[in-house]
Amino acid sequence: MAEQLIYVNGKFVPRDQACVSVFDHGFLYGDGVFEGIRAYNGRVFRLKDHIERFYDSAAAIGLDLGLSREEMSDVVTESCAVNDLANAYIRLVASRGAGDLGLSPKSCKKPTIVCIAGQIALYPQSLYDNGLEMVTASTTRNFVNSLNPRVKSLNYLNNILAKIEADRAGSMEALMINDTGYVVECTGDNIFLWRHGRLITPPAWMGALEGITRKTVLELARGMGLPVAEEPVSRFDVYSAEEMFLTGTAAELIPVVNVDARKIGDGKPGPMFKKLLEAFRERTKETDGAAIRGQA
Ligand code: PXG
Repeated sequence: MAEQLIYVNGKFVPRDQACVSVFDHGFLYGDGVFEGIRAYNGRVFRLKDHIERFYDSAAAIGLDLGLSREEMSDVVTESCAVNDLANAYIRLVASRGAGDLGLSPKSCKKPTIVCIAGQIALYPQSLYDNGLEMVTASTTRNFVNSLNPRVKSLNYLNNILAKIEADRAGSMEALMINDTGYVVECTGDNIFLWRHGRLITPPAWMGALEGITRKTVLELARGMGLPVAEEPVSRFDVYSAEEMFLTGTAAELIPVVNVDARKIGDGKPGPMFKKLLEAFRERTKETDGAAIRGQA
């Protein structure tokens, strides 16, 4: 296989030469934003939505990305093209750039832009067949007025601390609660419940990332005529739900069958999950995604 090429500040360089400065504020302070994107069958899935969220995150932290949205979209599709990838996992990263020691971003003259396109590490099929068991983390999700979870920032320590709790409990994910005690999302996935005939997900304003997979599932469910609500979710709602599943770019949709030692529904992946996963997989085959040169 040819060596992987990584986009770093305007150039594609071989993987072992893809470096950023130790003075980069992304490294020193986690000062930056990122996106996790997927390509299916030669097209980048919902690239426009990812680019929009990337620019919204950058705007929220006062970071000028220095490229137009079109140029940034080309960075993503070309990263797949130069690596001959039709199916890929893509990490687009922008940091404040190299500067002096000291928090002020004023010393950073230009942002660092990196794009890595590689293979996707798929989750084991057994998770989709049997569902996952998870726990509630004691670590509270970032307060919206401190660092809004809608910003997909390079500072993921809040999520990582909860992920450590999940690991210790032997689960792949942890449920996260906001400062008012409501369930908002997981460490790297959004959550959905099927409860009393409605599909429910916590609203982003309560402290959740507006996931692209979440948005897709909401659209698909509305298209099927299912009653859908973005409303506050408590652990009571979780424990008493008939079905639960998580959504994320890497996972797509994954069923949850047990939370904090309470069985969800009958403890097996349910029919709503199966129906929506199938609809989601069909959606990824549609040809409205951004075409990758030589792959679409
Ligand atoms: N919540 C959080 C906190 C996330 O980080 C999601 C929800 C789901 O959003 P999308 O847009 O993917 O449906 C995310 C996404 C990784 C990784 O490497 C994490 C995410 C995406 C891709 C890769 O752990 N998080």
